[in-house]
Amino acid sequence: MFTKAIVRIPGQSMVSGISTADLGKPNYATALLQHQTYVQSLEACGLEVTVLSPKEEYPDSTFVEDAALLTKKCAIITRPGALSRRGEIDSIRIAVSQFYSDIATIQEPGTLDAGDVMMVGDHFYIGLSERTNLEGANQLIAILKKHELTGSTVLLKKVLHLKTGLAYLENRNLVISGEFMDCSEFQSFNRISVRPEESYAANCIWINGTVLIPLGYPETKNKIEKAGYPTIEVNVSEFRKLDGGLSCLSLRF
Ligand code: CIR
Repeated sequence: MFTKAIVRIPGQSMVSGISTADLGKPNYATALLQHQTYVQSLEACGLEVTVLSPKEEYPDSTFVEDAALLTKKCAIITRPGALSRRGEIDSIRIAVSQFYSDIATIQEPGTLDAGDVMMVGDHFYIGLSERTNLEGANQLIAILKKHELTGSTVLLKKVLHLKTGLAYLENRNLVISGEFMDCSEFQSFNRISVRPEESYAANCIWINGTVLIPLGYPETKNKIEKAGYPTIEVNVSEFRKLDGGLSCLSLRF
């Protein structure tokens, strides 16, 4: 169960955030409203949400998930793969230190975005991506090991982050899409497959039994509900324009 979350309100500079989506620039006013609704949805799932103020100097800093990995035993501050995002960790470290005393940090030359890390019980799958290198993944595995947790790597081919295309819903239920469908690592899960037309919906989040899913993906929503989960649809269209989704917008712990 999760009890808390950390989010950051986007700054106006978000319109210059990194993007490959080709969906145009986000509308800032709409993004602010969507972010408020997102926070309300986290609260509706029982989380106490710490809301950090915008950081204009970091256009992508609303995607707090990438800057830290919060486990039940320790916190790990990452070293984001994108240069423009590297400085995001300073304020995340301050926020995280209110809740964790055991905080490790990924060191140069390692890079790691925690959007590339998927927790499955005591095991952590780590995507090797444009943002996360082998050195960063190995450092994370060594940190996890000290806490009797394990990690293993998955090579990404197309998507930005591991959790762009996968979401673990507990009880061995895994939402899976695209390049991950054929991965041997994920064959043994109860798979809820997402068709390419709805691939954005693969980035959904389990929170205490409920699944938050982006608005507008009815087939995936039905499949998740058939698997036994109530869902809450959240419109994150403005964050999608920056390659971001539901998981990226919070740290849940
Ligand atoms: C970036 O490219 O870093 C941001 N525009 C989007 C980050 C999305 N984060 C995530 O998937 N965990």
